Amino acid sequence: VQSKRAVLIATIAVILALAGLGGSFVLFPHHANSDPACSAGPTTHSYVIYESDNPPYKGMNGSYYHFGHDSWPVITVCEGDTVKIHVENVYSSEPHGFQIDNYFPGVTLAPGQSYNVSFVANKAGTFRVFCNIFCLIHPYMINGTLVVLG
Ligand SMILES: [Cu+2]
Repeated sequence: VQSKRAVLIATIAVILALAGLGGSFVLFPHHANSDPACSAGPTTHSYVIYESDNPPYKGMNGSYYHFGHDSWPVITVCEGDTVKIHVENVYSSEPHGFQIDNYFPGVTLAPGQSYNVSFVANKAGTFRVFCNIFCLIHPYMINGTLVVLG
């Protein structure tokens, strides 16, 4: 009986947490393509990343709310896939940077600005996705990750 009660309490806690975070879950799934069929051949993936000082996207697609847990967001693709990312600085009072190790050297976005990144994921591995300039928000949260499956 006690374990059932624990499961119930955990379920309610998750529901409350999801409700509280609101829109941060609808942007794009943080494990956007966690089990891609790499044998099917190269495909093109399109993502949106919002960098923000404020809810619901605080951090990077809400990464602020996941501090201490896994990377956020996580983009998983197959080697040879084309990756398109629309990154936008929204609801912010300061500039943010955007960089992906090995794949994208970086851009600085003033509040309201956006940028479209496009590349072929030709090197397998795990790469940091992060804000590459000094700001008041991003040092206090986990980075995103690009996973390229070989
Ligand atoms: Cu930043």
